[in-house]
Amino acid sequence: MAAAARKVFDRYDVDGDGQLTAEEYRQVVAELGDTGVTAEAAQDLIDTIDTDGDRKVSFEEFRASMGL
Ligand SMILES: [Ca+2]
Ligand SMILES: [Ca+2]
Repeated sequence: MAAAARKVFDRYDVDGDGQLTAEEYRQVVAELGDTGVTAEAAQDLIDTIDTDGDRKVSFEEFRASMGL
């Protein structure tokens, strides 16, 4: 399960720095065909998953959000 989470995380971590940003999230969903996500909506989603308040999502935060 952790490996599957890693795969999804890496897909969204476009620059590979180990942190998901709102901009990266928008970039990936746009590639998947959804261009209607605003910067605000993307940041809101990131903030929901972010637990240490840096407004980015680490792999640990991501994994925790999936209940893993
Ligand atoms: Ca990144
Ligand atoms: Ca964070």
